[in-house]
Amino acid sequence: MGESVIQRIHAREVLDSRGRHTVEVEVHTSNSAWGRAIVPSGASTGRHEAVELRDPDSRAGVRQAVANVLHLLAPALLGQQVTAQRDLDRRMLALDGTPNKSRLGANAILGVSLACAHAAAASRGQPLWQYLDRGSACLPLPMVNMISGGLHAGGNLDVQDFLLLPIGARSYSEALEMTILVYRALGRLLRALGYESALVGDEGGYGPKLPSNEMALDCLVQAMRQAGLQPGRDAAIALDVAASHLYSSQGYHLRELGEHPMGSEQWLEHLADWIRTYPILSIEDALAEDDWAGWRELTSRFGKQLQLVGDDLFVTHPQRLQRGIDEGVANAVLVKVNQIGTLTEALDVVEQARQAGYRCVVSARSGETEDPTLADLAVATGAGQIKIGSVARSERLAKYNQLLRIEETLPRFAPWGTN
Ligand code: 2PG
Ligand code: MG
Repeated sequence: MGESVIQRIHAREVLDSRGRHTVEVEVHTSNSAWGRAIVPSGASTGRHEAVELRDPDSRAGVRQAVANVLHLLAPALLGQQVTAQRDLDRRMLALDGTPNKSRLGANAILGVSLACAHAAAASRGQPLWQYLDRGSACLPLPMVNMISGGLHAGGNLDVQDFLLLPIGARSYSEALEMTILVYRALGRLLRALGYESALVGDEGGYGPKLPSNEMALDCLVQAMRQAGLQPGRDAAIALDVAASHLYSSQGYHLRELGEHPMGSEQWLEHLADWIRTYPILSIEDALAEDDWAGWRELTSRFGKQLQLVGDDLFVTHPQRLQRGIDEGVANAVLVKVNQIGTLTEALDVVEQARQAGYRCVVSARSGETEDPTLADLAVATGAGQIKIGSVARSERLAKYNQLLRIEETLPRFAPWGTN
């Protein structure tokens, strides 16, 4: 099949899992192939993320972003080779001309970037993961949301995500089966304790009004046992503290401390208690996005024993990641395509992390859709880990189920600790 060129680009507003407008883009090629992508959207966004263009009226839609695709980005890409991803992304960056994609919108640019990749894969008759694979493709270990707090649920927990790491799994589908057992056991446990477990947060994790973060940790450990798994051997805990959202110039505000915020050091002591008490193996955004000194301290204390993931800290941005690498901050990066705004830049960050020995966790946003692209991306890059929410709500399952389909062709899997 000959190379194909971009013939038509269409965009529209659709809705995401929170009922908010987002951008959908379709790219059609000269050999009758086409691809489609929908852009996700965060709630606990980092200050340094690329700009998501929202209309300034009360509807807060993305009409301007859609118009930018139709009237500015599309004319610049028509007639170009659809497989020339790097060049297509470079053209869009040049057209935007700002360091944070604030003129055309990262949502507009990313929609086109991902839809081009889908169309290119289709024009070659390949699934997306295979088209993007450079030789390291493998199924990721899922890091799965079990209890939601922070900005993602109406409960009263400071920590945003309490997640399960099925570290004993030897295949992706085994990891998923283990996860489902724990999720169900946790639901039963919360009900037995008198909490309404049917209420779930934005990412499908339970959103109970538990009295403390420790209670959430206790419940998760107990649910592992009730599911027949040994905590620390078969399964472990990952946290996303999303600490930027607990932080003010006075320090870290935990609800249990009322009016008395903690400094970084005191907060690290508190975390150290949790690490001693619970089988925690990974912590994301333990500290705020600009608390570099705190992060250095955190990494020198726990970097050997724990995976320390930068999300709001790195915002999938090469310069911020490089600063982290240079200063010995964190040892893993969360990769969210819409934090940076093009597929090429996101793939480059994965490569940069890999070269520096940092682990990668490909991640969805709290506002998601039926678009399964992230599953293909996690496989294609061989990132090793994926974080897409809980095993409930169809916008989450779109990705888990896509991974099950891919596993039929590519069973290769990255068990915990191998990358
Ligand atoms: C995060 C993400 C996903 P949001 O903080 O890691 O859990 O949340 O998309 O709201 O930034
Ligand atoms: Mg996060």
